[in-house]
Amino acid sequence: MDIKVEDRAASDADAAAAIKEAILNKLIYSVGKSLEAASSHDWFVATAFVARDRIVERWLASIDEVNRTGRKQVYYLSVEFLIGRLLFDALTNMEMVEPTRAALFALGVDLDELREVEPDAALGNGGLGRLAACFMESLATLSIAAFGYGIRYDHGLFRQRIKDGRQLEYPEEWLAFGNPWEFQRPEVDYEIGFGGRIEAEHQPDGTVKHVWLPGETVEAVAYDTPIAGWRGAHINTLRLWSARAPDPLRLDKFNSGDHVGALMDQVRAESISKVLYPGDTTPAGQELRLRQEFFFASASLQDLVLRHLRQHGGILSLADKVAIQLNDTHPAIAVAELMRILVDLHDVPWRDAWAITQATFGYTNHTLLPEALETWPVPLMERLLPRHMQIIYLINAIHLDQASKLADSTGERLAAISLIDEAHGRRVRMGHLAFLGSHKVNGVSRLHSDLLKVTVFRELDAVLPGRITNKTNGVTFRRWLKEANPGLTSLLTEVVGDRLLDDARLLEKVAAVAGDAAFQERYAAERRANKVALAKLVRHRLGIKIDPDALFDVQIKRIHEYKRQILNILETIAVYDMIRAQPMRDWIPRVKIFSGKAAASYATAKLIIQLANDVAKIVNADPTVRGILKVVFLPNYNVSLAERIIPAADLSEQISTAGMEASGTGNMKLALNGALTIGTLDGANVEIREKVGADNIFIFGLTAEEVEAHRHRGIDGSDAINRSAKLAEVLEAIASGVFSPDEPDRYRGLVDILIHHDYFMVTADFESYYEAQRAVFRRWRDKRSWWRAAALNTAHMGWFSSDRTIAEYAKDIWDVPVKPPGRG
Ligand code: CRA
Repeated sequence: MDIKVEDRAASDADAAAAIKEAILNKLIYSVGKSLEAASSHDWFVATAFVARDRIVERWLASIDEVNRTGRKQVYYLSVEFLIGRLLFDALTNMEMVEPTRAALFALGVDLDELREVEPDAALGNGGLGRLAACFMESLATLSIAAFGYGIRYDHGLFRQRIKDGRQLEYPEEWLAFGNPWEFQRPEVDYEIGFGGRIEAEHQPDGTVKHVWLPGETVEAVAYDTPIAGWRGAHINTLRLWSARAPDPLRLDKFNSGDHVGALMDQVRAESISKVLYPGDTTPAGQELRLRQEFFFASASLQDLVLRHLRQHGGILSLADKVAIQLNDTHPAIAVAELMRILVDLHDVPWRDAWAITQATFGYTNHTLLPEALETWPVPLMERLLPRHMQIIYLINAIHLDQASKLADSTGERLAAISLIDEAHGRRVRMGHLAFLGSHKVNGVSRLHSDLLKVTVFRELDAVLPGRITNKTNGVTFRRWLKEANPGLTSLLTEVVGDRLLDDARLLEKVAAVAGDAAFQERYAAERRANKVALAKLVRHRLGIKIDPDALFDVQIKRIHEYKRQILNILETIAVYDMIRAQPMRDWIPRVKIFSGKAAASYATAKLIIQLANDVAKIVNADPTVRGILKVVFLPNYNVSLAERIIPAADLSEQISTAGMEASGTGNMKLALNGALTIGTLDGANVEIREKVGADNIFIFGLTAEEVEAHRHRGIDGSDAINRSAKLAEVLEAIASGVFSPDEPDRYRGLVDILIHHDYFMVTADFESYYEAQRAVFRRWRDKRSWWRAAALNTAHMGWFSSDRTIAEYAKDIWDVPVKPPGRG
């Protein structure tokens, strides 16, 4: 042992001893438990407090530095932050994992068991919310001064259970045992107004001042969670707002015996931060959603304006010191709210206020799906936010006036770019508002950004050219490589050095050894260990035994028709039929793994879940295919489950109808961890193919352009079905109840959609998908070739680090400097 190693061992031992002391202290004095009485949860909280203390020290230093230098701040406004568990994020980024493990071991506690005790903070639906969480981590890693602003939902995304193959939704309770990471800030609270009226005051100088007198106010109270960057370089704040009524109860009502009525105001106010994505199929649900959006947008703006005024004195320098990113249209009302703050509260002339607003905001669009592009009925807006509606009308009048002066202006174009959609009963187009109020509008993959210019924002782009730009999504490698796949990460670190997580581009060095037999063996061994662990989890949760040497073919994401889980199921059945016809052939053992939630009100998606489960039931019980084919639906997909599945996946299903998946980020996580992708040329798949090489990815199906053309010709699936005997047989089996003997007609409607109304091109893409799957099989048989491709995927995925994405936002949209991480 040389001296250096000895020194390090000694300092590791010191670190562990110090952490052990600290944990004991927290257990006793903060949790209030003795060693003997402590539950796993108590140990978790004590450990979290120790990590949090370390973070807080640097947090205060970070805040102090930002205040002292007065540098520009970035504010990321998002109704979703899908952060998952935080313990390993905190320990990893503070470089405390190993000493903490040793400290707990000495106390007879297993760190990996504690990891499982922490509930997932599921304050998001899927990709958009998880992206916000990855961005928060990368913002801190790059030492950008930033706040995340969102809503502290009492209940995050529902818990999914599968009963008799069907999805059931239960409330999620992440706060039931408290949250050790957050700090309540009762002193940071703002009044949020709704409804009421506007008074116009005529000023001596002839101008008119508008004063909004809300009919109802709700209070927004801040809860802060520190977010540590890699190596603790910089710590930022995630500030989530919780809603309260100004008065805890109506004492008069209570004393008169109306005990429930006395609490009504409180209940009404608190419903704003009660649940993530309340059902919006009813008018009441829609109103609540709009209340949520305004609530958090207004609180965040009030907070950041106050901070700006304290630091910099005047409001006119706002755009020099503040960049606000609107994560989709959900916070878009902030454009009108900032105008109100500037014009009504700070007497900034309209034109200057508009210039400041545009210079301050950036807007990220995450979808082309028309149903996800928010619009609000004008009457609802007028009732709930009367002053904002006036402001929106004025923004629109000026905008339309300017556009009408352009040479090629037409009435049709003006109708298309108007903030008010007159065609569907007068609605405010929030995407348009965000577009107008921002200096940059970005899509989330190259294809998506290009499509924005020819679809939803075609007319706006023609009138305001150059505003649309692209920022292809990314994922944080600290969580999605190191924390999820520590074994593979150590192997990669041996190859590229220990700056791997400081600079993901270093992964390129892995390409040089991808063909090396010894390296491949170790790479495959790490992945096999992950597959054994996943097999154990499947056994434990579902009682299904799967073979870790089988090909793990994985589709994990929200269940949606455009994501086409159904295409995957059809191929499964086709292969199932073939095996049954020729059971003795040399089949490749394969496990189809599905996981994902369907929106509670999305009946077709729920039916797809049921179909996957019904198919699983029949296939898994069939002795003919034993050892060859298994189908698994893992319930309650969330961040933590993703962390278990992704490192164990061999094949990554990214099979959306081309032109419909804005980017995808699961595709990045899976390829990074060495799964080969089978996918369409959709979203970021296009760029993944460019990076990993066309030989190391399985691309199939119609392109976005071809889908467009095909839809033009009609969406009847009959032709495609007539051309494919396999497909016809599979559809017939499903429709006739082979997989639903208890209710033979269960899937007839679903099959009818595919035959007559195949908007998502399932039938059109079936054969080519089927062939791509056969190419996967051929590659799998040649293990050297497979592992080389897998290693090359890992090697070339460095570009998809969210550090790269955030550095691009910083340079092109926010105009703030970045400081790459690294020691010293
Ligand atoms: N559903 C897109 O569909 C994309 C993420 C993050 C989505 C994904 O393809 O990767 O955003 N869009 O950019 C969305 O939520 C409202 O739109 C998603 O998560």
